[in-house]
Amino acid sequence: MAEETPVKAVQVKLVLLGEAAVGKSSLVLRFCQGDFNENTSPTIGAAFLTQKCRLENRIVKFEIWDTAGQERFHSLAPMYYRNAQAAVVVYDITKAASLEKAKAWVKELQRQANANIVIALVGNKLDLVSDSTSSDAAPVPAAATEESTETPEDDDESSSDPSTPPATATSATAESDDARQVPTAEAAAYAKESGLLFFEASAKAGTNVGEVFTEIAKTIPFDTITPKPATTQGGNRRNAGANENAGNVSLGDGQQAKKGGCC
Ligand SMILES: Nc1nc2c(ncn2[C@@H]2O[C@H](COP(=O)(O)OP(=O)(O)OP(=O)(O)O)[C@@H](O)[C@H]2O)c(=O)[nH]1
Ligand SMILES: [Mg+2]
Repeated sequence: MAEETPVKAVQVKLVLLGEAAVGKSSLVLRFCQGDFNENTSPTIGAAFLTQKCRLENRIVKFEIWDTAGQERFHSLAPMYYRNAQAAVVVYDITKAASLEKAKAWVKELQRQANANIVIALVGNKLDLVSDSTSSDAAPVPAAATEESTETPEDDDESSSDPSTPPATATSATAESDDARQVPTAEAAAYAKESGLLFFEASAKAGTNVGEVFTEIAKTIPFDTITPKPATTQGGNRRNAGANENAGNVSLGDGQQAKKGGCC
């Protein structure tokens, strides 16, 4: 087997934003640790995690700021999205108001964050609707990305977590389509007109979680980012802002022990 060619690790600061309880921390937990917890605590301040994502020609090391969605923490957000190269703005597909909040975050990012920030709009809790097939396999790349209908085959062993059952397998709890308050087409159209990547996902089932980060990694304009030596792996820092652990995301160093993300 050929040795892997040394590739440069590029650090990417990524921030998660969105209304409280839409599943930001759960998406991060799924991505970083391949895990899901039904009983999370609301994030206080923000939590910090890292996870690597391997692309064909480089390794992207995401430095992830998982912010608190509660309104009282809103004023802290600029601290976390400042200088971010990527943002994941999350809403809950079973809660229409959360899309409105997501739109407000997008607007704020477009006004105040990096001009070339890559923003992904993610509708979470896909497992709660029975029509989850609409985006089970298909990230709906509304993005500013060009050809975009490619299926992420190369990275797929990571793209869905090992524990990922088919979306339909997650007992949609007989809630059927009634649980869905945000039609896929509506969110996709908004994402397209705003130049965002767009996915529906489920942190619980693992659906499309890896894809979100992989697609972001592919979309970042790396020419504008200073490469870091590949040896900077060591520990994951855990210098979260107001509260380092926030109780809902383990920042322990087993982040790559479980294959939750791209790598
Ligand atoms: N069914 C389902 N529940 C989910 C999913 N993602 C998160 N949840 C649940 O939603 C609740 C809130 O999840 P969190 O990840 O804490 O939400 P958050 O956006 O981080 O919330 P804040 O930290 O308060 O901003 C928890 O009970 C999770 O178990 C999902 O994909 N499907
Ligand atoms: Mg949280």
